Amino acid sequence: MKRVALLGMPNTGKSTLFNRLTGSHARVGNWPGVTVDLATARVLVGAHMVELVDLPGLYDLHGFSDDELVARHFLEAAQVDAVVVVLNSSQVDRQLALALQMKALGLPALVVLNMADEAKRFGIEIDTERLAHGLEMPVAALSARYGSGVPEAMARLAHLLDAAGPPRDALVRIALAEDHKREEQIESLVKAAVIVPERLSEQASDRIDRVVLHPWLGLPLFFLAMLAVFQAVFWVGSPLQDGVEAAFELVRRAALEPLLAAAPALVRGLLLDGIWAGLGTVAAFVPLIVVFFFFLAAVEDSGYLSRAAFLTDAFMARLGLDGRAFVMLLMGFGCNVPALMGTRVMRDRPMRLLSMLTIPMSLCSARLQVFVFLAAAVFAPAHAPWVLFGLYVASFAAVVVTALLFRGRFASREPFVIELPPYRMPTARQVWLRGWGEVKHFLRRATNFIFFGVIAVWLLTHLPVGAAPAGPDTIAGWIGSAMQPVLGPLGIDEKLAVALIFGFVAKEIVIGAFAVIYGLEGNALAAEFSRNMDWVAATSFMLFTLIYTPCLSAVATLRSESKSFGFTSLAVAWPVALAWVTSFAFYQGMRALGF
Ligand SMILES: Nc1nc2c(ncn2[C@@H]2O[C@H](COP(=O)(O)OP(=O)(O)OP(=O)(O)O)[C@@H](O)[C@H]2O)c(=O)[nH]1
Ligand SMILES: [Mg+2]
Repeated sequence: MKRVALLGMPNTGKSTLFNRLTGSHARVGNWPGVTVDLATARVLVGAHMVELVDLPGLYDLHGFSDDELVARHFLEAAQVDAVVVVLNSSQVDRQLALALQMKALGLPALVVLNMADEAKRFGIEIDTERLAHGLEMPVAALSARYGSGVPEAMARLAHLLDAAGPPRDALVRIALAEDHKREEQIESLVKAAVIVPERLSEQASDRIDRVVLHPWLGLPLFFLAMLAVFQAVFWVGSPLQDGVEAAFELVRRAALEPLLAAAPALVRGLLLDGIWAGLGTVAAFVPLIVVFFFFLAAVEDSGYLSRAAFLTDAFMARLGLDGRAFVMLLMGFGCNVPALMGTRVMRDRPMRLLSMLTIPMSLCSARLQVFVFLAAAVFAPAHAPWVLFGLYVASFAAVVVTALLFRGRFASREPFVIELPPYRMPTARQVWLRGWGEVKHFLRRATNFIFFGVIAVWLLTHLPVGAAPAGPDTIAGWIGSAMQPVLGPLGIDEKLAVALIFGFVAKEIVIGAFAVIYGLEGNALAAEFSRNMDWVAATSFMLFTLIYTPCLSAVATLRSESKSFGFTSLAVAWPVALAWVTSFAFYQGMRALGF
């Protein structure tokens, strides 16, 4: 088997091409630094079975951010038969250096001029024959996104592989490959083969940016856009949510209850009130999360995230962070884990750590479920959306407080230049691939954690045998009372305390645990909450859930990304402390005010 690596600057469409060729679901997004890890897949190129490797983008071969190092270490350690250098056709002048470096290393390389569709729209013409001749390397123009030119490029790659010798260590001699005359060489190549229109006509992107990046309008517009996205998520997701709830109820009534009528009470309890009620309560939120990820995918593919980084850069700099950290916080709204990994694009370790300390505060989709449930149960329908909005604000406030407190310890000042890619209309295919990938991931996590979590909660709330379910004599009851000195002052009672403990493993378990602990599901569970919990206690519980320790996967990611036990401990202990203080201040303050 041959091995071929996809190499190029960030945001040139390597992962898009990788997906197109291999049918994979690698993550694609319209901002630099989407891929931060290796992805591999097999594909037949001509007569060769090829292992294709998608690398993180590199600005050049001497880059030293953690994602660039991933690419470089791969090239240093692995043997490759050929590389495909992916360039953005609209920026050939800036990107040819990488191709020339490959050539200097003597590696068989195919130069791919991607985004041919965009270049054409901009009026840029490239004579690929002439460029190939000048470079003495095969060149193919294509559009990874729409597929044109891909078969021809593959034919060229097959040809290259036919002629290639044995695989080689790619970059052993990387330091020797510097060439001072490269700039001149690029200039003459571009002059000979690329025709750029005298003045690039003003593109739609520029027109949009004049409004979107407006000094005063930019930020308010951004917040409006975010608000609109969240409104839309609920507008589309809520009816679906009711549908799933009804379906679970129907199956229970029509099939499971009659089927289990003869089973022993304990078994029936575990299956119906434990597993089925737990899974059903969580499943009701799946449509919401699905819609959420589809919207997130569309926003990510449009290029607006880079604008968000640009708009917030000045503000984030005051926190000791930069615009990229803001984008990661937004990504954290989906799931904290990829957002934590995404910080690899930061070269500066202190800033990267500070950013990783703040990301777990961003309100991820798993926590969103808990809040949607509680807000709907305890607050009036008209108020619930504002409660959710308030929690997003609280999430951001926790980020700000954390950054301000720790920026001295993780001080850095790395100059940051954000590149603004053109806006791209999200394609259905892309949004589907990305959205579906996220949804699958979410479901896998949810079902694993929830299935076992729900069983564990059921056992804790029903053992020892003979104790009243979820009563003070069960194991859960003991744990709950043991926690009371700490959680009582926050208005969190014994039962809620048990749910919080499971929330440490994964926030998805929390509402499944509610269902099991109270022995109720759906509307009945919500009604129970609205009877037993006032808005102050509910808000205190939500604030605690929002801020306290991220889930186990996030902790594992913090550990593996920081490679520091001390930092991981800080990243676990600090949020717990902040959560306690916040909830305590809120709960006691409100009670003191007479609420
Ligand atoms: N118009 C157009 N857009 C493309 C094409 N190929 C990729 N894109 C878009 O370019 C953006 C970047 O694509 P990715 O595949 O994530 O780029 P990448 O090179 O893997 O980026 P990093 O992982 O950050 O290095 C996405 O918005 C794609 O939809 C193309 O042929 N034409
Ligand atoms: Mg990529």
